[in-house]
Amino acid sequence: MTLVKAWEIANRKNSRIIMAIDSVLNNKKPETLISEVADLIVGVKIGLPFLLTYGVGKIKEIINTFQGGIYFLADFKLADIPEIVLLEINKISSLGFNGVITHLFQGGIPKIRKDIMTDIIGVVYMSHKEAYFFKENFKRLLNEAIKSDLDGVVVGAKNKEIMDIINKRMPKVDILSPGIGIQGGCYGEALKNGADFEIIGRAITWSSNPREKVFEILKGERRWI
Ligand code: 3DU
Repeated sequence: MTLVKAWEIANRKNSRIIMAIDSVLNNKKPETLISEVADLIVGVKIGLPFLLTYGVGKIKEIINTFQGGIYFLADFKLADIPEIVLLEINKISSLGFNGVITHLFQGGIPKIRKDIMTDIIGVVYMSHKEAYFFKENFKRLLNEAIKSDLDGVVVGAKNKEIMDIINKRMPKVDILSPGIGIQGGCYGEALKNGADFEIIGRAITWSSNPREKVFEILKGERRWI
């Protein structure tokens, strides 16, 4: 499948931005940051730094406030035994998240797949230069991704060859791409390389003018939409 809700928002806003909120400049409230760009972004990706800074209550509050207009993606890169991953996913989806990112290398996602009701996104290729385990094991992770009947996969923005393979082997699965902005990729580069959504964090959250930054990103993206 694809990320159906994310596409509905993406088409409406002519955007492919999923904003990763790991840290926010000058202690600005996260809900203030989101409202500044809410009409321009598809989704918000929330992970451990956010959870540990603001807590579960704040996450619930934010999801309730922006639900409908924003796709909420939980990025805890789950990697436990399948029974525990399923418990984790159930807890996460009860907070209102639309999608969940999981690792695949631990195995077992195919076994729990039918019990997962949120979108499920697997990590197959990371963007940092030390990610040699992913590079060396890509074929195995790809097979695991295919068996896991995923809705999306995470692949770094510059990995065009990998995206080509994924788009060929899993044509209905969306590619979500980080590695843009602070990590070096240009805005729109991942879309040009075959991705469906761009995950962009600090370029926006550390900007003194996030809305202007998002417009700059959209300009780059819209060449490829
Ligand atoms: O570098 P940024 O600040 O734009 O943030 C990128 C986000 O994408 C960040 O939340 C990080 O956890 C995530 N990421 C991946 O999921 C996989 C990668 O290979 C690289 C970054």
